Amino acid sequence: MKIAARTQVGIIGAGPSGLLLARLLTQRGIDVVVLERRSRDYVEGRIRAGVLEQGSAAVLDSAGAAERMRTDGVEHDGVQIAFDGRIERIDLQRYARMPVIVYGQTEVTKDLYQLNRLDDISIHYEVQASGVTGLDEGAARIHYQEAGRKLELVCDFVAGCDGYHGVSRQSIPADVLRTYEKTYPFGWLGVLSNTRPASPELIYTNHERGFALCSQRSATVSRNYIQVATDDSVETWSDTAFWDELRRRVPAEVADTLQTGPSIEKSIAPLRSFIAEPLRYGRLFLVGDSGHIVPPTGAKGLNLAVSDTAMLASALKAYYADGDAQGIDRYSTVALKRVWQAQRFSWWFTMATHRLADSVFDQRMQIVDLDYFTGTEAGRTSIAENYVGLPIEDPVTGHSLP
Ligand code: FAS
Ligand code: PHB
Repeated sequence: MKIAARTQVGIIGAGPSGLLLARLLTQRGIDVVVLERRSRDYVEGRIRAGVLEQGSAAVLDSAGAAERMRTDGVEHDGVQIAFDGRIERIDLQRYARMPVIVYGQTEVTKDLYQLNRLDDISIHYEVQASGVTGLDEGAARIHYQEAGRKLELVCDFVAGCDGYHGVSRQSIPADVLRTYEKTYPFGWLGVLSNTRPASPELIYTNHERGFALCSQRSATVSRNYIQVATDDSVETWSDTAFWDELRRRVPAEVADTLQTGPSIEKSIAPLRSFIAEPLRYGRLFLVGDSGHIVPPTGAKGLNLAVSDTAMLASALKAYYADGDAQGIDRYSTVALKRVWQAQRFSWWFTMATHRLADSVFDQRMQIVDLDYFTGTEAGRTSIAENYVGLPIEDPVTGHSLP
């Protein structure tokens, strides 16, 4: 399919936010073109998030992209936190009146692509955007190369769904853009394996050797993580070394029944907190990871990409359908409010569960912190409400989305 010279909304990136936004805008009669620098196989091959908030699931329902998620996804009514020789369970239904859904980001991306193909949406893989101009002029221009030719896509608006390393955030003038960042002195070594999950529910572990997380993709596919040093490399971790270390960190009753097996994917992800402000400059909107990064401890990254997308889709619908610019004018403020709340929870949960610098006081305070948050009604409610996801505000109406 030839890339049009002009469209209403040019979307850079075909990850979850780009594909979902393309679908939601098309459903609302808005013309889009999506440019993705990688191949579709590459995008779908990335192993990332595993937990969907109810709000995200509802947005996917509204996009007509939830059929497989509703059948293959698994509702979890609780999440477990192991520390100080015990396991504490947070009852999500009791303290937040809803579950989370375990369903991999890879599957979400596949479902969205299939839908967009059915909609005959103009998605172009292996087309890299090199920059964005005209953000404060009559029309925006996405500059890209195709078959060695320098071309440009003229659009009313640009959605920067191009992730942390994309070009869209760089298009905001340096004297306008403000960034806030914290890099953590550790990363996560993740292993995907065709093994029975270590536990029916996710277990986050604070251990003196380091953090561990036992997660899953299905009844026969596990996703487990251990905290590693920032300069660690996958090559130094054989499968056996990984499983042995995971066993040392998880509670004994989990270690004793842990099914091990060959890794089918193994990777190390750095942990950072990052937020860019504003998320809108003229004709450009930053969506998902292009505007913010959270440490995966809170399982918020993918879910924030979904909530940004839902907010922007509502705002652009009001603009095109009713000439109402209130939504696009409030998008940044409303989206950032939810992003900062998710950032706070992700930062807190990371600092409470990971092996920090060798300060005996800090390590003791972690246990006291976890003891309070898992041992009191107020603490359990706080964890549960944040883990299942805070409400998604519509920037047009102020009511909850979807
Ligand atoms: P994405 O980064 O997914 O997609 C951006 C897309 O833009 C990419 O496909 C990229 O190729 C494309 N692009 C970039 N520059 C471009 C250009 N110039 N032109 C065209 N296309 C361009 N979140 C969780 O909730 N739980 C987790 O466990 C978790 N683990 C993660 C592990 C890793 C290693 C990473 C990197 C992230 C993880 N995340 C996790 C967060 C992750 O799921 C993101 O939040 C999610 O992918 C965000 O989606 P997008 O905003 O669409 O960005
Ligand atoms: C995952 O299953 O990949 C996963 C789950 C919860 C997290 C992070 C990652 O907090």
